[in-house]
Amino acid sequence: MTPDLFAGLPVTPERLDPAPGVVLFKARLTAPAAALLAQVDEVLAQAPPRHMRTPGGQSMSVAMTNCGPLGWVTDRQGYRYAARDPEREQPWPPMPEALRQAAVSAAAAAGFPGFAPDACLINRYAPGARMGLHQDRDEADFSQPIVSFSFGLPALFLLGGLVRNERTQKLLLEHGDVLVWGGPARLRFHGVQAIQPGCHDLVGECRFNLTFRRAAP
Ligand code: MD3
Ligand code: FE
Repeated sequence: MTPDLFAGLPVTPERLDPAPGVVLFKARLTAPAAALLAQVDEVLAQAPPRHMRTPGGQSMSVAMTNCGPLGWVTDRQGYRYAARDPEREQPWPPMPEALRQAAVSAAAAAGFPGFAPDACLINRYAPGARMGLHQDRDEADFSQPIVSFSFGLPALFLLGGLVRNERTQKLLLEHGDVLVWGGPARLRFHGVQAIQPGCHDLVGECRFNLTFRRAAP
């Protein structure tokens, strides 16, 4: 019989630091994924994901919704955080406590104690959906990090620099991965390449990305 070389070894969660201020915890959430996704489903049932329009008038390929006191929205007027879902003319659903706690603890593990998210943007990618290179700069306080959870189909994430033209590095984001970015990385350009067709055992034919943010000062 082949001895199990990993038997009895502590499971050290894999941590990568692809750039200063960027920490990737591989597969951190694979074990609790089903429970966390059940909380996501409750949000989606209340505030269905929708293809928002950019200020330029294009409909986004990623379907979005939010939970928490504030939600990120875009329309012909521009990008902003809003306390009410413009589609339903109601507040966003509350941020599920299990999700919020997982985000706060990931931020602390990455070196950002005291993270107090007030917005969680939920992105749903069908195959072919993508997100062009952009900065996240609609938040009031760039000293606060952003925490992202990936579930379902994998994505090639593009990490750029502080100016748009800088070359990008590719990072594979897979089911259960947690990415934290802040400090010197907070305003780096980033994007997501078109999702390839496929079916994830738990999530199905899509990718979810949740980003926890501090939007208000
Ligand atoms: C590292 N979402 O919603 S999250 C967004 O996968 C957004 O849905 C992407 O960009 C997604 O605004 C990426 C991970 C991420 C985002 C921004 C970063 C990592 C980052 C900025 C700098 C460094
Ligand atoms: Fe972004």
